[in-house]
Amino acid sequence: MAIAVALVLVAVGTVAFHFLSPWWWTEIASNWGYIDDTIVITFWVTGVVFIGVVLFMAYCAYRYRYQKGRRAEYRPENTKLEWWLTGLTAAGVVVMLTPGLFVWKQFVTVPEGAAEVEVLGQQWQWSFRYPGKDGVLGTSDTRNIDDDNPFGLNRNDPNGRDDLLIEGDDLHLPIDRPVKVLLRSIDVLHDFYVPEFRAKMDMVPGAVTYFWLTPIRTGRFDILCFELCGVGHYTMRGNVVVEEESDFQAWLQEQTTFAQSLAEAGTGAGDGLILVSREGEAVTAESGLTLPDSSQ
Ligand SMILES: [Cu+2]
Repeated sequence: MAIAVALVLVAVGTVAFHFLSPWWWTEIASNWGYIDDTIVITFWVTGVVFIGVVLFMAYCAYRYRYQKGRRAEYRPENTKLEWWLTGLTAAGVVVMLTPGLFVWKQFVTVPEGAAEVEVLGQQWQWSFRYPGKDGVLGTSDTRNIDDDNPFGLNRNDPNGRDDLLIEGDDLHLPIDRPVKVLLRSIDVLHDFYVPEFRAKMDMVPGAVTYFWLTPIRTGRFDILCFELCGVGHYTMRGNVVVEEESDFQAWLQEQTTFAQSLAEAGTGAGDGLILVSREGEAVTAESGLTLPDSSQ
């Protein structure tokens, strides 16, 4: 009897905790409300099953409790019951998984015209790269990485010269514009996660993974690494600032291009590498100092 009461209390207490708990999702800041919806569906299905199983156990513990002289009944097969249980389990799995397939389709279908931004993960910090005014990220390779070129950009790729490099600062995104986030790691597995965006993705050395989102709320949010990536994993934090388009553009104008950072390091044209502009002309370190034209 005591066991049966304890089981009923477990079921009731769990449901009460679920609805009264102060620990719930942070307010969403992206278009991925669908991801919340699929989790809520999973909560409902697993919740109904959990309550059903626990209450059934309570019933059995009470109904078939020990009584002197009572004998156990041996019933090895019940085909009808097994069909019912198989059918209900299959239905529960279908209800849980089907919405996820639709959400996944959207998740991997990047809208046309989405802006691109690259996130670079390394033990144990985040860096970011924007494509600059040509709208194209230059090619990169971890073999190019050195003190003057921490992103490993290809110095001979004209598309990379105007790329804006953000180190030791926040990631900025404009509100209401779809953005494709390209993810690169230069050492071990990391995972770029902003809880308010819901979406997250592993970063795999040697590959470029991605996801996309549309920020729907301005604010400053934490970036977490969601993959245990070494002893400093817990310090791998950053911030993303979602702001109005005009604030974003103003911030963008203040950032340093790859060409500028090379020129400042004195390695722009002086080490035998020739920088080539889009038109195919050699570019000097001087012209690399020109700021991107904000009127374009
Ligand atoms: Cu990490």
